[in-house]
Amino acid sequence: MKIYLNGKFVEKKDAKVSVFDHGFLYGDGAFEGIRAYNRLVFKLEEHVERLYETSHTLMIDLKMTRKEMMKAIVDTLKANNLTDAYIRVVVSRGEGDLGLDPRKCFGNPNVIIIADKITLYPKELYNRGMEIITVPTVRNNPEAINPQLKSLNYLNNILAKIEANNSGFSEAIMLDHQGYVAECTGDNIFIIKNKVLSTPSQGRLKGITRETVLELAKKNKIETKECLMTRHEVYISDECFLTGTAAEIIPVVKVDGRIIGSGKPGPMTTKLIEMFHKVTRTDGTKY
Ligand code: PXG
Repeated sequence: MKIYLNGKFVEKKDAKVSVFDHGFLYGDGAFEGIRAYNRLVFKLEEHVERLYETSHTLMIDLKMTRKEMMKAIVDTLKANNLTDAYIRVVVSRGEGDLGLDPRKCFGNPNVIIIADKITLYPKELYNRGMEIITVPTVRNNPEAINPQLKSLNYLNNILAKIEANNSGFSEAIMLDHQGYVAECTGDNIFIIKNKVLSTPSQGRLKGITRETVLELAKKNKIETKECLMTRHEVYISDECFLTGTAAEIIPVVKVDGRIIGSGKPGPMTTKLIEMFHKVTRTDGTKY
């Protein structure tokens, strides 16, 4: 496996950064999870744009252009000869001293790109649908750490994941600081009620899969809504599903013990999954 590390390709065993890296010491950095299907990188520009937006707010100067970043990602895929892949881009503020002051870092961010084979949830789960719960840990208040930042500080989500796991579930709904449904620990959430597709408007990451699903729905004349969403609305929905680069689109059939719709993946979810599969295998940056 060849890993991109600050402009060079190194073997996995040599892909190392300093223990003084502020990404390691403080979670001071940003990341992206990207997928390639059939030698096409899906929504490459959008992922790179989000990485630069997070870095901008964190005031980390990546010292490479968006174009150079896109080329580095594509080169990593080529170097590993992968047709289908999951790509992890990690950037950190780089080395500094033991204080948290970013001014005391040396101004050399670490840029790492790892491309690996895809691991998905079992196919069975896509056919049957998932059962999820709401957990006590709320999503970060946007005035503290904005959930729109895809930063290396993922403790908010990890604490929620632990709560889900402790109760025997693998995914969980997180509420926002006001008690509205925000998203799951690594996925956005959608519901369908009376043929209208809705997804939370605040307190969540602006997921690229989420944006793709909204686009696909609009193109197919499905009414869409971005709104404040309560758990009650989730419980009484006809269909529910989660979206994310890793999970793609996964149906949800039970939330907090309440059966959603028929208790099986619904027709609109199935249709959107089909459309998503098609677009990911035909659209993208060729390499
Ligand atoms: N919300 C959160 C909090 C995320 O981390 C999404 C939504 C979906 O966004 P995209 O752009 O991927 O549609 C994410 C991203 C994993 C894993 O291992 C998943 C994400 C990030 C890191 C790891 O499952 N999802």
